[in-house]
Order: sequence, then structure tokens, then C-alpha cells
Amino acid sequence: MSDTEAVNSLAKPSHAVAQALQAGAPVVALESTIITHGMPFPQNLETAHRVEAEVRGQGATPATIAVIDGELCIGLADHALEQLAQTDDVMKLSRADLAFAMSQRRTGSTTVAATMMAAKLAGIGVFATGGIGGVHKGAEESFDISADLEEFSRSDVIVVCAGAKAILDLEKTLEVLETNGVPVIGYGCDELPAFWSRESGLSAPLRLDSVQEIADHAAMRTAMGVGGGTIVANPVPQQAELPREEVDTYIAKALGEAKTKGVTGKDVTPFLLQRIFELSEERSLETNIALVLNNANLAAQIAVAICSRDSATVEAARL
Ligand code: PSU
Ligand code: MN
Repeated sequence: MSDTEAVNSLAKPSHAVAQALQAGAPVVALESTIITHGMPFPQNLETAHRVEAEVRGQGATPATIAVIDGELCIGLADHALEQLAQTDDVMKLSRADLAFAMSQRRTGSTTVAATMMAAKLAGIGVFATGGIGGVHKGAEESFDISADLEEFSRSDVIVVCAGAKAILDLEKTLEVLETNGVPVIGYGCDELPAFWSRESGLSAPLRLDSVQEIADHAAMRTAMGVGGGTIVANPVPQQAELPREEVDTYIAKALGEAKTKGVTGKDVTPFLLQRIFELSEERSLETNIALVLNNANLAAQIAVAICSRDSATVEAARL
């Protein structure tokens, strides 16, 4: 058995995902930390179902990824999704913890970094999430930089997100991505979206306006042998956005509280999201749900465009 086969056999696709992958049909990976640590129950479960339906509606197969009793599941059964959504003591798995959870037969949700690793193992090239992790404000003191950023240098996956969360230092986040050679593409926008708001005051380094162009860009990277991931930054729909100035006041308050309470490490992002949810009287959650659905829709369209481009190439080679 080759190394690749040995690695691939660790990813356990559901029946639907295995069938789609075998047929070369479009598949979209979905993360699960947003379910366990990003949203409260029952909205987390409802959103997870709606996100999957959104992907199906565009003609792709959803693959929600998590580790259940040590098994790296690529596509979750309804009962597993329900259990994950209601347990509050599951591990939050990033690159550092994925093998630990698997070898110790633990259960955990996957962050953007771990979901990218899992998608790559399973042979899935497109992934939808809410917002990626990045460089935290005050990182020059705390050194808090999400492992999500480093993962983009390693795993060849297109990640559709609504930019990076405004709780982060977006300028430094862009700098790290640039250093790591990660394309950050504004989808139909010149400005980098800031998760809850469409605007960040920062330019998106690159811009594309159609899924066809994103598929062409992906094919060019593959042909050139450029490894690593791509970020497609998709602004939250206008009717669902929260004004930037309003979010900024919640963020300032939440950051102050995190500091006073001594919140560190993996707990920082979930703490800030939860406090912003409370301070905005739950409006941040509605925005979060709207943007995740919007990203799932776009990711599915991209997966479909990549598949039809691939089959057109195969067809042309035959003639
Ligand atoms: N997007 C959301 N809610 C979340 C996250 C993203 O709308 O909870 C999660 C993602 O899984 C992301 C993680 O990978 O937060 C980043 O955590 P950290 O900053 O600890 O790396
Ligand atoms: Mn961190």
C-alpha cells in the first residue's frame, strides 16, 4: 500500500460522500467547530441542517467533518450531528489535536485548519465556513495567531468565508497570508469583508467576479503545482449585515472582558463570539447564520464549476 492510500483510509466518508467522490461529483466540506463552539443550541443544529440543504440545492454533496469516537467522519449522520450540537464538552480540534483525538478515540469538532486537513485526506477541494481564524489583536504580546493561517500553506483547499472575524487584527492577518503566499480573493468586491460587516477599510488583495473565474484560477494553480489553499472572501448579504461601528463597540467590550478574565488559547475565539452574541442581543447570530448559508451556496457553485471544467477537459482530451 502506498503512503497516500494509507493516509486516505483514515478518512471515513459517509455513504453519500463516498458515492459522490467516486463519481467525481461536486462535494463541499463543512466544519463543525462552528456547531460546537460558534453557535448556541438549537440554532447551531438548525443552521447545520440548513447549510447542508443549501449545498444540495446547488447540486453538490455536503460533507460535515468531525471526529466521533476517534473516527474521522467525512459527512455526518443526523444522529451524530444532533449529538455534537448538544454536547458542550467536545474537543475543539486544530492541526495540533487531530491525531490525538483519533488515537485516543475521542470526539471533537474540527476548526478550519483541521477541516482543511481532513478535506485534503478525503480528496475534497472546496470548503465553506463562516470566518477563518487569524492574527488576534495584541498578538505582538500574546503571540495568538490561529493555526488556520498556517494551514493555508499546507492543504490545497479552496475555503469560502466571509473574510476574517472583525475580532481579529485584519491588517496583520492579511500580512501573514501574503507572507505565506495565500491568494485572498474578494468575491465581487474590492474590500476585504469583515464577517458581520461587508466593509473592513482594507483592500482585498485580489478580486474575481464569477465562479467560472475561480475554477480557472484553481486549475491554473494545479497545473503550476502551487500547493496550498485559497481564500474566497464572500461578503455577508447586505440585508443581514451589522454596521461596522456598532460591532466595533461590542468587540472592544468583549476584548476588555477577555483580558480581565484571563481568557487564553482555544477559549479566546468562542468567548468573544459568545459575548458579541449577548451584547448584540442575539443579532450577531442572525448575521452569522446568513453569512454561513451564503458561503455554503457559493462553495457549492464553485465545486460544481470545478467539476464541469474537469469533465470538459477530459472530454477535450478524448477528441
Ligand atoms: N466561524 C464562525 N464561528 C466559529 C469559527 C469560525 O462563524 O466558531 C471557528 C472556526 O472553526 C475557526 C476557529 O477555525 O473558530 C478559529 O479558532 P482559533 O482562533 O482558536 O484558531
Ligand atoms: Mn488562538
